[in-house]
Amino acid sequence: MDFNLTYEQKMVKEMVRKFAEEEIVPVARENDVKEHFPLEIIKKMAPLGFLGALIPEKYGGAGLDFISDAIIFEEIGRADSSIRTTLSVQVHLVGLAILNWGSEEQKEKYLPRLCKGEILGCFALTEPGAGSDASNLSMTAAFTDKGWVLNGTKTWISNGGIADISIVFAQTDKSKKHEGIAAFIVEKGTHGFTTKEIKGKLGLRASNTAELIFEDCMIPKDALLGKVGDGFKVAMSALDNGRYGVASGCVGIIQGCIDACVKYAKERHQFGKPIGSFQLIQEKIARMVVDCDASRLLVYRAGGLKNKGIKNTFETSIAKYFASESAVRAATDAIQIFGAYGCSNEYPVERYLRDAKVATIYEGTSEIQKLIIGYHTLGIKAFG
Ligand code: COS
Repeated sequence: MDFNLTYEQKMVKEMVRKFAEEEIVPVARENDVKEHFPLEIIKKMAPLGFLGALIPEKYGGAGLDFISDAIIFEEIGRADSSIRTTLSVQVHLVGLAILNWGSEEQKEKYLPRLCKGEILGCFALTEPGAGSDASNLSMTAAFTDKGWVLNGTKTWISNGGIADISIVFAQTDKSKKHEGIAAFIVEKGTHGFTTKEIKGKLGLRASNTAELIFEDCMIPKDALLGKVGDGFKVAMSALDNGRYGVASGCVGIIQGCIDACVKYAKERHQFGKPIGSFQLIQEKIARMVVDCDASRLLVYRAGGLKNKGIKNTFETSIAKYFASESAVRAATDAIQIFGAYGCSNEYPVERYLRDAKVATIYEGTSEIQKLIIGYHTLGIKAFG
């Protein structure tokens, strides 16, 4: 077990930090206030390899390992979780799902364009009536001579309103439950497919979130990703990677809280001394440091397994649960340290709290992560 980053990983960290400080941090506050999705920043990330971090070079990606990937997502998460979310969906939920489940034609058609940022993707699993109970889909896919016909609604879909391709999950035979689910790649502009943006979110306000509506939407036969019946496994295996991205981003939030608090606690004077000299302030910062280290190590443990191709649902759920809850705690304490200033968007800590809270909910709530951990520990399913 080696806890040191390689020379290449240190270089990745330095490069992403520089990009984030120069391109993302200066506009994060304004994008949050205006709920502006900064496509221009996403496009700038493509030549640096961020949009295809884990995709093999053969398909136009950077071919990086999962620890380097965690470093990228930590650094982007430290700067702006909205952008980290967009990137996570592109790389972890869409790119890797196509890499792992797609036909050679689908990989060649979509992966290079996803890596170059020519197209953006979204992952449409959640429905108004199917969130945690993800296999209970109402959306249907009917097979006809001409192709598949999709009917139903997806909601809370990150990138949904701006995506050029959507990975959509639908039920082909309700009697088969999760074994009837299939995944499809649906292209923007397909007749019968419309989107409606969701505004007014608590956090991740600069990310794009939408409802996807399918009304007799006809797609070709070769839009199927994997086989009929593979859909639920496509979704769950993609979420193993998506949750890893969320956990990495939350490490970034905690690190951001530490960096902001250390600076502020040295500058801010009360009772004739810097507030950093008070034990109650040091206690909060010490807890953030421990939570940050623990979260990062949990992420790296899951990443180490992913690098070896070993199943890691349990370890990824632990990392996602611990890092997201720790990020909420760190941001709450950071606001307390900043006092009234912490309640203002002059500093990033209130945005960190709003964004961290979302991370305890999307891609599987903390409760679902605990039930996955419980199942792996006890061998007894609390769900289904
Ligand atoms: N990778 C690959 N396959 C997986 C898997 C994974 N991580 N997890 C489960 N599967 C497979 C199982 O092996 C099983 O396959 P078989 O039918 O061949 O045995 C199948 O999927 C069903 O598994 P299970 O019975 O455990 O599924 P449940 O319906 O009980 O659901 C939970 C399990 C609750 C864990 C799942 O529905 C879940 O993660 N819900 C949260 C969804 C979520 O995160 N939504 C957020 C929005 S998406 S951004």
